[in-house]
Amino acid sequence: MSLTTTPNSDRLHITILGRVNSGKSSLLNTITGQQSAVVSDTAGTTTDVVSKAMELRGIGACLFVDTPGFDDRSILGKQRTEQIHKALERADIAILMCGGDSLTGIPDLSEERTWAARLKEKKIPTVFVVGKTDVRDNTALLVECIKEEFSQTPVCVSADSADSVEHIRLAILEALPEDYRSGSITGDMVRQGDVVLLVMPQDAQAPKGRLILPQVQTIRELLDKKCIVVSCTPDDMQSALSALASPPQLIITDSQVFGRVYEMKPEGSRLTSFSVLFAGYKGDIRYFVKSALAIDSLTPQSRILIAEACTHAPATEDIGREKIPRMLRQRVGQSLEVDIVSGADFPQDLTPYDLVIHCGSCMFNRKHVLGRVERAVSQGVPMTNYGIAIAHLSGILSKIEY
Ligand SMILES: Nc1nc2c(ncn2[C@@H]2O[C@H](COP(=O)(O)OP(=O)(O)O)[C@@H](O)[C@H]2O)c(=O)[nH]1
Ligand SMILES: [Mg+2]
Repeated sequence: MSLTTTPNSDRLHITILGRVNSGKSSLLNTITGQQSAVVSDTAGTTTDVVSKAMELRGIGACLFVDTPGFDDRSILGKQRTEQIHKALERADIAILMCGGDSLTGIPDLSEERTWAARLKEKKIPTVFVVGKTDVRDNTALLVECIKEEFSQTPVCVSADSADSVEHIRLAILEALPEDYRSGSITGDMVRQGDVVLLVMPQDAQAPKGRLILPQVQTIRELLDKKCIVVSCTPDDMQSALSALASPPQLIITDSQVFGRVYEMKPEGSRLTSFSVLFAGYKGDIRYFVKSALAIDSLTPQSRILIAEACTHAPATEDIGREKIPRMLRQRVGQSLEVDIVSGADFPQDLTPYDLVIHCGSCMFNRKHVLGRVERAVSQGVPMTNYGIAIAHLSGILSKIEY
């Protein structure tokens, strides 16, 4: 990924579902104007989830995700369903291709019914689509059946028509959730003209030659909001403050040096951390803060789950694998049990755990993180994230702006 492109985690995820040969991959290719997905009339051509990033006018950065047919018998049933469910965990919008490839006669919507119900249950706005209208004899009937069955008017498309893309675009715009795009990292914490000091350690864990994504995104947003952004490392914080005519309105730092920065903070400046900002941007900050208090009631017999989004090779002083477990054990006792999972391995059943601590999720989209939070909430398991947990363990949670 280059720094000039929108990261996938910030794109609207649009997932295409339907039976084998319903035209899913062709639709993806038509929309993106590229041969991104292999199209063929051999059932089960799409056995893996293929995704394609693009910009859609009026919508912005999107990621289209193609899936294997939900009736695909060429992949093991369980594996297929799992792949589709995984794709849905991050879906902001679904495109449901209806009617399969029976182009004549009375349409069968049995499988579509099942998946439409699942999408509804997952609260994923769904655009119903009828494909292959150039060769289909039963288009009108299929449209009527879909209206009857799902109370929605489907979009009719064919792979060779440029109009199809425009119709799909309008339908996606209409299906967009109310709050889409209201997302902001710094929210109402800053106003135009505010001076914001970023105190960013560039230690052994920092990638060589660049800043990490949350820092880059925060800087960009502050510049867009016409703030004056000043940055320094913790060692130079005093000098940076002296170079300013008045204290900055806001200081943003890394949770790892939060205590140190708090000590140096001028009275008039508010203080927050990148991970706290991203907890709000990517997750449910209120649940995270509330859940961090569960740390206070941990016992030496408690069990913790640490979940990281990345599957990167652990660094020498890894926050999730080493620092947090060490801080917790120092407080609670050495026998505290800590399980670590990464990537897509997030357990369905969280009830064996007294607390879940998730990473900052810079590689996940908001939808994905909120899905995990919802699972924790519904199972009554507290869930927080690295930044909030460290803030609480260092006794500074109450001093942070969020
Ligand atoms: N005539 C026509 N054929 C289509 C259309 N969309 C897909 N097809 C054909 O239907 C077959 C299956 O398409 P594909 O996109 O691979 O379906 P998928 O299995 O749902 O991904 C291929 O032979 C495509 O060329 C369309 O709009 N019109
Ligand atoms: Mg396909």
